[in-house]
Amino acid sequence: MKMLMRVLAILVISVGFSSAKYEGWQVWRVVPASNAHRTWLREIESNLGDVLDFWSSISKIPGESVNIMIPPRFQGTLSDVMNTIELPYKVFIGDVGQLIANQMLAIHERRDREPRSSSLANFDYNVYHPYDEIQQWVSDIATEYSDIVSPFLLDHSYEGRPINGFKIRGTGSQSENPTAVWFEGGIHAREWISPATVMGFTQKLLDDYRNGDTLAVNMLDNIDWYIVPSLNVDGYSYTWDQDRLWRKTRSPNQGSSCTGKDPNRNWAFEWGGPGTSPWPCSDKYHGPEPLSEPEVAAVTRFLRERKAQGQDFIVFIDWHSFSQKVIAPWSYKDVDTRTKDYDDQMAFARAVVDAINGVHGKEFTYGAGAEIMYAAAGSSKDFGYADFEPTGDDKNGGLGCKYSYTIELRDTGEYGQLLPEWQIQPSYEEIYAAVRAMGDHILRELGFIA
Ligand code: 0X9
Ligand code: ZN
Repeated sequence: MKMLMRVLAILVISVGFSSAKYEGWQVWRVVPASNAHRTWLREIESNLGDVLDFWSSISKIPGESVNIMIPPRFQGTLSDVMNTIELPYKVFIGDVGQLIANQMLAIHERRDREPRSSSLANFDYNVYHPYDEIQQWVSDIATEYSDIVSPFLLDHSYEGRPINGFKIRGTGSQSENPTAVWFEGGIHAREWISPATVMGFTQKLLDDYRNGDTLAVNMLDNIDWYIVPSLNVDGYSYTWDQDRLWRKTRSPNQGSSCTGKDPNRNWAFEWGGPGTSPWPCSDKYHGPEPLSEPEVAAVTRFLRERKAQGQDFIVFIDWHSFSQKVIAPWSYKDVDTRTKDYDDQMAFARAVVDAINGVHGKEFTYGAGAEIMYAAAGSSKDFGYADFEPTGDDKNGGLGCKYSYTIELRDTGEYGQLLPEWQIQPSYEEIYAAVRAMGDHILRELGFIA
């Protein structure tokens, strides 16, 4: 078997790294049933991590599936390896290139056919939107709901694109500095369902507030909601123009022809530990230093400034896809993964997954990141939860926010990052229920409702 791995490694070197073309690529689902299987998968990942694309990382939980995207030239050999180690696999997506081509063709045909929405009234929440339309949507809702929505420019991306966000504060707000929530979508470029879901549920929340829905009114009148629908705007633009499955940022790396860092390994808290990579070509590359990415540095600065001005955060959600999970801290270490607020964090997560389940019956699981998935140091949710250190610079401490999570949206791998547009609406419907459950939970905890 060692020999086999060597042959694969030589093949990698001789053919060069993967191109952005996915013709004939397949997504396989494997379900490692034993530690030996997991060890093998890790071996495959460490030898072939740059040519295969692990759509889901190898979980600690026995029986949790791993979805791997495989270029045509490796399919035969890898199939032999899987058979030899008796690890059965199922082809989930037979031709990724074809699927992307079909989806993009449908999107472009529609965009050519229909006039571009020129107003919020005809903004279509049930389709995917490119970068500029998402940013325009932020200014449009700020105009339409100018009594409660204030836009802000978070910063510019590495390539100079503005990153827009907004704050929602109800007209009945009584406080200078209400307790706040932070929602951030699109940190990983290819996870298109994230910005689409964030825009969809925001619209429903604003609409319900306007219609006097009691919970929505309570949520917006007592809590500030800061929302950035699309954070990794360079990566997101790149997924529309060049490579639909790009994950990282788009900053160059000195001494390497590979581009970008994994923005969800670039946060300052416990940067560079397990579950990260020092190699620029890796999809988990943590960058040369914490906060090297202007997008991550901008969020850190923004939140630390709010915090220093006396605003406390109670919920921090980084919206991702896919795998249908509500993931709490800690992520940065492999052992002792439960925080001191574990019980409260699990009760909150349970309320969220129950609410989701009640809408379209989708099952989401929950737990501490390094316990139910894998370690991932320097990730957003650990920064969100870690204690705030008022005297430090941006690289010290976190936000001190009790309910800090990564939420992985639909699906569980049938389409993975290529979730069809018809699933956008059900996604934001179920997640709107989750957001309301969050609102209900924290309003009770803060004593605003009984
Ligand atoms: O690896 C990530 O950054 C997240 N998954 S994704 O497929 N969207 O890239 C998960 C981070 C969750 N945290 C831990 N697993 N510890
Ligand atoms: Zn992600």
